Amino acid sequence: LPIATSSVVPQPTIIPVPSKEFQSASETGTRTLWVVFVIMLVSAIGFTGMAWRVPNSKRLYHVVTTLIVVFAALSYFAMASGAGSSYHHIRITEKHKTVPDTHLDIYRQVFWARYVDWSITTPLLLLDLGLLAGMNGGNLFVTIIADIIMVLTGLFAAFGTEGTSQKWGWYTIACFAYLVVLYKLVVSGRATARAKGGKVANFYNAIGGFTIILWTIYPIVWGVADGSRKLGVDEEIIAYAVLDVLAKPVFGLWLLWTHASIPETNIDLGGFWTHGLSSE
Ligand code: RET
Repeated sequence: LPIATSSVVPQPTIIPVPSKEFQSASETGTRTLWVVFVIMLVSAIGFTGMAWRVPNSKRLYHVVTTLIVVFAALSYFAMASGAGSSYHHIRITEKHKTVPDTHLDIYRQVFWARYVDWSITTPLLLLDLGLLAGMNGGNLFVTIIADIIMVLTGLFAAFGTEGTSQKWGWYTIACFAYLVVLYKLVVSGRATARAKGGKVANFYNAIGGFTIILWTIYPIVWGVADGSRKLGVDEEIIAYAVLDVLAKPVFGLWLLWTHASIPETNIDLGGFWTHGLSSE
């Protein structure tokens, strides 16, 4: 008897195949990162040049502001060259009544280098603002520590496991820390800036207001990008790129230019900046 070779009855697949999805930067995202790297590098060179035109006693803001864009350039180099990120695994489980649960495994590129950058540059930005406002050491210290807590807990949120309290729990804690920063800038900073006179107060209110508006957009971008993944990786890169350029080079240029034209913004660190501490 001829044996039918096609006697193998095809079996219906009843076990759902887990699906995977990679979300990472495309050509557009990578190019954006390189462009911002160049902007930060050019700003660092430009701010250094501006520092050389003034005596050391007037260079405090220049040094702080230059370091801000130097750190940003380093972080953007790390991200653009393909390092400075890792893939965060997010498992989305769909429950079914009759068939086994299905999973969607998302691997999203998360740039941790941003948080390294922010943990150094946002304290430096606050140092610029605090010095300008003439904030006292105690307030400045608390502002900067709250800011560091904000960035580090933001990093934990970014790598928090989906479906647990980790992600949005850390995010909420970060937002509280940010509220401390806002409070210090708006209440303590404005009060001491007012005491320094009209010119300093007006300038502090303008550049401080600019800062608060910009900084508040970061947690919003985080929420729609890292948080709920409504924004893709490229869109996230572009959103942060625009914010970073405004918050660092544009902020810096505005500060240094205005500092040059308003002598009341000069900072006297009691001779420490120019001569160091003297012994008794
Ligand atoms: C995170 C997420 C958690 C909640 C909050 C955040 C705030 C981030 C801010 C970042 C500012 C960055 C700047 C960079 C300079 O270029 C960490 C996004 C509140 C305010 C100014």
